[in-house]
Amino acid sequence: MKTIIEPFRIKMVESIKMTTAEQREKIIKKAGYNLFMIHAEDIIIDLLTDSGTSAMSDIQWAGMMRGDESYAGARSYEHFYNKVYQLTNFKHIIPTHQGRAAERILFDILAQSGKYIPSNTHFDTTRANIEYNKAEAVDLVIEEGKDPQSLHPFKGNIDLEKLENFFKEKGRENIPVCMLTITNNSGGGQPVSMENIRGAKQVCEKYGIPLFLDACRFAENSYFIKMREQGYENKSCREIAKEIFSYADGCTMSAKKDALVNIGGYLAMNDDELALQCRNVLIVTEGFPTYGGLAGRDLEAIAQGLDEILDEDYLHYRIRTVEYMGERLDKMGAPYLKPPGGHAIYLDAKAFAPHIPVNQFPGQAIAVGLYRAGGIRSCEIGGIMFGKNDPETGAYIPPNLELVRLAFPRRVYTQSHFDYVLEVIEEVYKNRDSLKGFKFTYQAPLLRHFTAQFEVCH
Ligand code: PM9
Repeated sequence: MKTIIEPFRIKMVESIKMTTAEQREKIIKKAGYNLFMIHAEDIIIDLLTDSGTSAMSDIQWAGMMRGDESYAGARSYEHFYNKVYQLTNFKHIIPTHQGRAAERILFDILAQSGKYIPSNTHFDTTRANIEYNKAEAVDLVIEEGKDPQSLHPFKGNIDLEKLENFFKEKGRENIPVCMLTITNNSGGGQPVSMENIRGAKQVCEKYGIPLFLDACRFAENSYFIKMREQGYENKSCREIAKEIFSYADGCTMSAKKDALVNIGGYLAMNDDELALQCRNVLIVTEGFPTYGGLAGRDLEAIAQGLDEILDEDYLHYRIRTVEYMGERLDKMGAPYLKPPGGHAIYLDAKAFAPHIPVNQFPGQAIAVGLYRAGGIRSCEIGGIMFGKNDPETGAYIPPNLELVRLAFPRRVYTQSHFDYVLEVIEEVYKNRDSLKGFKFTYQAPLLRHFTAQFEVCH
């Protein structure tokens, strides 16, 4: 088989500033050992996130020049609406400045104290928006989804039995919506099968509870269904995506992922009354319903991005890149969450650095190690992001998984960049015994990982 090449040519470049290990040592210390606090120009390979970091195409940039910036009824809104509608079939499509704005509007209306919102696994912004409104966010992913070594092909699936029991236990009147995150980012970018989405819809329908998708990686999820689920091998990813959306009553979308743009999102649904309420909140907090939190040019870029993301040569290269990283990690023996997901590799921090206790954040130790060794920015998805303290005893409650995510911006890095990343991981893995844990010197009450400050544990 021939090498699967990047299915694009590079028309414009952005320089990468090289740094030395000594320079990086000073930089990371000054940043309080928080990689979010480092200037981007001090990063060699930035794998902090795949969100808003895509390279846009020539056609997207051309579309931006055609943006209609009229306050109301802009042509760009029509274009955007039509593309989203053709894909999702949702009647009401409300543009927002990014995914969490869609979440905030939805949960401002649906989430209150005493309400419960289940999901396979809520992403951190989704959870935060639910908890901010005093409702409870509950994760019901299948057991295999919690085991970093399980090779289940759809580890993002929600446990349908647990979901039904949860509906019975809490009562339909206390569950305003059920969410499904495709792919399951916090669980390792793992896909959800069509069978599971269909099953979730059936359970929701039985109890009269609407099903909403957190759809920001819908195209990657569709590609996995095509590759792994019987009966879908001959369907196009567009057909698969349309079927996925057909089972949902609405979705939140961060267009910064699978719409290949640097900013944008939307909230979509079929319920007229809910849409009316959402639009009223939108007008107060984001903007007029035909632009939401976006410029007309952003709506054009999203419309085009939604077409490009379903190009199967692109999706093949995209998923193969992550798989390639997994194969090379297997060769060096470095532990990661298996099978490789759609947008990222997640190093398994507990297995990578077993000498660091979970309350000293082994994931952070590895993330800092990767920066020191090669200027790579990754993201801890473990105790810092999801750990909690028991409200009564104050005891630390760690999450199931301690991961370090290396998320791959779309169409940005080439194979030699990825080979460099592998070399750096190998170096850190060989020297893993020298990694040290961290403790907080500052933490914010919500989403603490963004602004936390740390010191090294000795
Ligand atoms: N995800 C990510 O890096 C960006 C923010 S956290 C560093 O993975 C899901 C599944 C996401 C997500 C963002 C959002 C929020 C919702 N759901 O960032 O507000 O992965 O556009 O989207 C990030 P926005």
